[in-house]
Amino acid sequence: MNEHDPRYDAIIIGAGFAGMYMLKTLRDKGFRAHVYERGTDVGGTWYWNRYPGARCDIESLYYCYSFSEELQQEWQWTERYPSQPEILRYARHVADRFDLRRDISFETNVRAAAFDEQTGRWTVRTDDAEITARFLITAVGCLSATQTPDFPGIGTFRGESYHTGRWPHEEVDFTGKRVGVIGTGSSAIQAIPVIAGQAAQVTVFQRTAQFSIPAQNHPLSPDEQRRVKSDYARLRAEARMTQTGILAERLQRNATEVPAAEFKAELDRRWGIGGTTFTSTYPDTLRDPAANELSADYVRDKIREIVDDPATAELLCPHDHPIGTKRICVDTDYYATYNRDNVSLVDIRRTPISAITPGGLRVGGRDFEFDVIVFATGYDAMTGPLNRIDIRGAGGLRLREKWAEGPRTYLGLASAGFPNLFTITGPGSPSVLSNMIVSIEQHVEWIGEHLEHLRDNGFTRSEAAADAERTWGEHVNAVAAETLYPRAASWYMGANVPGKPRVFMPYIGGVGTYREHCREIADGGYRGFHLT
Ligand code: N01
Repeated sequence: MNEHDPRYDAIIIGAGFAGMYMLKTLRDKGFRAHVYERGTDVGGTWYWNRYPGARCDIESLYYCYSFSEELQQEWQWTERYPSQPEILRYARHVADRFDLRRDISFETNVRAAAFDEQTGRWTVRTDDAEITARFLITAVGCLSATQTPDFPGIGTFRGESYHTGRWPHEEVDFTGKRVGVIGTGSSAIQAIPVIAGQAAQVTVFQRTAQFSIPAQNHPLSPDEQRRVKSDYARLRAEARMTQTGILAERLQRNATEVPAAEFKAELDRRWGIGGTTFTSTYPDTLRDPAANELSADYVRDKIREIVDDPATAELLCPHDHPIGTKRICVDTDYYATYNRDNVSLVDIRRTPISAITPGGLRVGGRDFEFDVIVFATGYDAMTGPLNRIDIRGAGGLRLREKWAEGPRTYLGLASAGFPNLFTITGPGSPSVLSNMIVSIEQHVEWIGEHLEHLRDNGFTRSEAAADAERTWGEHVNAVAAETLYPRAASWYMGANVPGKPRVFMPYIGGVGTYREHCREIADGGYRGFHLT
């Protein structure tokens, strides 16, 4: 079918939280927008990540939209941290409540998109159609391109195998099974305790030990819910102006200036509260190696306290990156799970997995037999979801070629040479360093206003200027260099994907600062964009 369809002002790729809100925003502003989504339903990350124990590590009362007062008041969350099924129910509720599905094509993969200089429109190619629109907006997420290592023999395994990010919709029953888990990032750390509760035997293959903080999850009391909801507007406004979009008690004094006993008492308190804000306690933790080491030591001591076997405890203690510079994990009973008789840990740092075999996998000369292998091996983060689509801008320039040495964007929203393309939570924006919902809402609202500005002023084309993009890229790198983040071989740096350029991809200047910057640019007539 070749459907050159002139009806759409905008095509949106992805029906997760970003795509759904983008659709609603454009519709409300009188634009004709359509969403293409490869899943069978809305939800994005929370549609795909159905692995046991999947849960968000942002509190439920803040991991939800703030754009509708009615919506945020009516939806009742049940736990401090929402489980995947609950978030997916919420996403479906939003789709129903705002009648979004009528403008979403499900089970539709966007393969390619090309900008046509003559018509000034994008042609988007799905599996079986071509559609055109003035604007193309990507809402593809930052962690949606799964990464499965290219182990020799992959595909020969006779048992069941699953990637956490492509988990089946049917329940996977581990009862009586021998399970191998590859990876010890956030996904594995959530899944391992739940799988261990069911399976006959779990063997975890660890390349890099990770710091994890207890979630201290609990049911939300009606009182707690009422308290937040009665003050929602203020709390949300405050969160939008923070570093991460997450409200946290941040101390003024540096960790290195606090007496040891006081430091320990404070971290004991934070450990008791739980969650990702643990590393936000002191302002120098993510900037000063000495301060960082204090928090890292604290967590290593906790691991040694929790894990009975000293050799296993030592193996679980991270030593190769500053705490917080790989995404901090949040868990329920992760370290304690290694005290179970049916769980063992294999260090694959020095001797990596050499092959997947029909019966399991091989490390060095040792064969392991499994019924199930779980690949908790992460994602080609941030650029992967965009580069996997063949996006061609003005003059046929390919986005993945332009980004061969690392992503180049203006504000993480646009890229020179790609007119009328906008990337929600793209590389160069705070995105993964923040509460994604806060960043999504800000980007969607900015793009919506921008398109309105173009329409109201008779412009049909918006393109980031190369010099503005360069200056922004330099700024993104400069603020990252002031922190300890670039010291870790993390997915923020592209280090988990062989051959990927080592560039710190998100913007670490803070969501509040970034929001103000985007606001000023818009108020100044969209400085750094060529509008014609
Ligand atoms: O992926 P990861 P993830 N051989 O990249 C290992 C978000 N998230 O899906 O560290 C052996 O963190 C790899 O080892 P190493 C969150 O932002 C949030 O767990 O590269 N091992 C690592 O241990 C998170 O950060 C939530 O040395 C290999 C693991 O696989 C992001 O998603 C929950 C390997 C991958 O860990 C990604 O998390 C889940 C190889 N060849 C996810 N290749 C919450 O909200 C990779 N590994 C709680």
